[in-house]
Amino acid sequence: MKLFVYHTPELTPMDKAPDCAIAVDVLRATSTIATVLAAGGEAVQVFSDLDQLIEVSEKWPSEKRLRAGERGGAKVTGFELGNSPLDCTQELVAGRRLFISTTNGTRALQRVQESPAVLAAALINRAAIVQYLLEKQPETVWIVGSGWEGSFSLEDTVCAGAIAHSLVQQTKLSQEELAGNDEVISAIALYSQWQSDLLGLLHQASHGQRLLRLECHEDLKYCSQTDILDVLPIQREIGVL
Ligand code: 3SL
Repeated sequence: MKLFVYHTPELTPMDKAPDCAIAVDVLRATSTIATVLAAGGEAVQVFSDLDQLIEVSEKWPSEKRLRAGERGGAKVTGFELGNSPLDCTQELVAGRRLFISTTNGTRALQRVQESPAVLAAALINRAAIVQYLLEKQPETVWIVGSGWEGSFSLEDTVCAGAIAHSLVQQTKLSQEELAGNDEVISAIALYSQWQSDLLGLLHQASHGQRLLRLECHEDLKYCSQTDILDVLPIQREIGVL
C-alpha cells in the first residue's frame, strides 16, 4: 500500500486517481457525515451547489429527508440543519436521508469522485477507516484534506496523520515504506506531537478559532475525539455515501 496525503483538493494530481480516496473535514463535514450514519441515517448525499441540493432533495418525500447547509460556519436559511454533528441525534436522523452542502468538505468529496472507492474520514471514525484499508489493501490511497478555501488546515492533516500512524502500527510497513509523498511523514509527525491533546490542536487551528467565535465549543470537543464511532461512510454510487 502507498499512501499519499494532500492538504487540499486543489493539490491532488488532476491526471490520476487512486484505488481508494479518503476525504477529510474534521471541522466539521466528515464528522457530521459519520455521526449521521452512526445514528441510523439512511444515507448522506453531498452537494457543492445549494440550488442543486434543493432540486434533488425536492424529489424525496419530505418526512424521509433532512437538508443541512453551512456557509461561513453558519446554517443556511431555510434548511433544517447547519453542519453541527451535535444536532444529528438518532431521534432526528434515523431512517432519513441527509442532503448536505458545506463550504469545503463537500468539495473535497466531489474532487475524488472518479476513484473506485471513496470514504469520508474524521478523527471520530478513524479506526473504521484503518480497518477497511487493512482488509482491502488498496495499492494506492489518497487522503485529501478539505482545508479552508484552498488553504492548509491543521485539523485535516492531523487526522491524515492519525490514519497513517495507525497503519504503520498495524502493518509491518515502516513510515518510509508507506509514504507516497513527504506530506505523509509530516502528517504523522503532527499527529505524534498532538495525539494526547487533539482538542488543544483544534483550538489552535484557524478554523477551530472561527468556530469558537461562533460559540461552537462543544463541536470542537466532540470532533477531537478519536475512534468513538464504528462507522464507515463509503461511496456506493456517485454522490451517495
Ligand atoms: O467547510 C466545511 O465544509 C465545513 O465543515 C465548515 S464548518 O465547520 O461547518 O463551519
